[in-house]
Amino acid sequence: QKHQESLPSDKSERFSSSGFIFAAIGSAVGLGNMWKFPYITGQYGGAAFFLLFVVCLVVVGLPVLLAELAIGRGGRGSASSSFVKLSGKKVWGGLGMVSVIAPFVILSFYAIVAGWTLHYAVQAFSGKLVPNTDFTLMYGGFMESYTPIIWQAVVLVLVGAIVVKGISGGIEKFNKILIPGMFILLVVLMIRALTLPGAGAGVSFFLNPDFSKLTPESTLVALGHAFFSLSLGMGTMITYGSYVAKRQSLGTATLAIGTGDLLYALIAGLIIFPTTFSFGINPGQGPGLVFIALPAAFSEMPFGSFFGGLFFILLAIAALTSAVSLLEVPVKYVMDRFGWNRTRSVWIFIIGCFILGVPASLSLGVSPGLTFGGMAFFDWIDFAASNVLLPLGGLIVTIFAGYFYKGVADEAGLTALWFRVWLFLLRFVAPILVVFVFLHSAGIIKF
Ligand code: VAL
Repeated sequence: QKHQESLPSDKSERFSSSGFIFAAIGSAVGLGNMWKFPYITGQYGGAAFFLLFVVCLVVVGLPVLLAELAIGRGGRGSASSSFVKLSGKKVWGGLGMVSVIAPFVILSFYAIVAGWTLHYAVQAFSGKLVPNTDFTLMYGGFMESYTPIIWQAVVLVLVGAIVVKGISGGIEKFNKILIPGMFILLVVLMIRALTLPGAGAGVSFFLNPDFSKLTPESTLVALGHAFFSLSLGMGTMITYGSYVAKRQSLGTATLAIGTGDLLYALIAGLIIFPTTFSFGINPGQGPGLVFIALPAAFSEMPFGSFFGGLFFILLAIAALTSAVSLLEVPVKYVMDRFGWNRTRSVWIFIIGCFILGVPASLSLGVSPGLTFGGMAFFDWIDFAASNVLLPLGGLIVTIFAGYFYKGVADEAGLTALWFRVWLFLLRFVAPILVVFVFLHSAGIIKF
């Protein structure tokens, strides 16, 4: 009974138990799974990289995920105030701010790429994916226009409109409909991809590991991606955890979220690699894989406009369910800290993300002047968030949960043996690996 009282008194600011699982899977499954994962897998050697990703997910990702959920539910506050409530020390609130700033920065470029997916969905459904088109040129032309800004604004308004409705009436409702919907779309597209002539080569590229391809660098990329993909180090799981009832098992939730994230990545790979291989397209071409190579493949396929459209809708849904979780972090923070109401908090951050996002978007085409030190402004904010703030936020979580959070055993609710394993991973394995990722991705160590 005492536990229940610690839930926010406003019933609309809580998750139901299934609602929480859907929302957390929605947060995890995003552009990371469908856009980034396929192209880094393509670049770092296919199946061996995929295997490495699975290992990183299990050994480091899941323990940190459980730690974030426990901190959120134990502290019942934002990604900053939960730390203070659990430790009684203000300094942790300051450290927690890393996890409040990161999602804001991520959202400002995430919404841009999410906007591209909507644009490509419209292009596909309106029959623009025709054979013999130069899709590199098409992508370039799109970047050189102001159209991406419009789509970015559309995405941000949609995200704001969902989050403004609160936890149970907004985020939960939206995810409960879209996550199963997304699964159906994925399966339809997977069947289409796997039945293409020559699909087998793509499947074996993705699922037959060649261990000679593994390098220290690919290991760190895999680990960094496990963080990004599970939405760790960006305060979202702490924030979502703060809306969860005490009777819910966080261990089970962690397994469900991890399995969901992996399953969606697996199916995305089983769509993208068979499709590209079937049309003789090289999957190792980087970020353009989804926006250049795949449209080219869809254009050659019977009913390609339809399947291409479905694919981009799928991407847009994945992006939206993640974007709402990113926005909720700073929103919850100002609601907690300054007592702002939800409406005001939501729209202020939406405007903020737009202001930061516009130059980022323009830096990719219209305004080449927005390039500093050889890197576009877009890449700078991606770099700052993904390679600096995120590993730092993750490190703070592992150190806090591993060494400073006294009641962590109660909150995690694991059996004695699993608790020991978890604590070991959290205290020693995760922080050391995260430090390596940080040093590597910040360019401080090189292999
Ligand atoms: N986890 C999501 C993704 O993989 C976001 C929130 C970074 O795209």
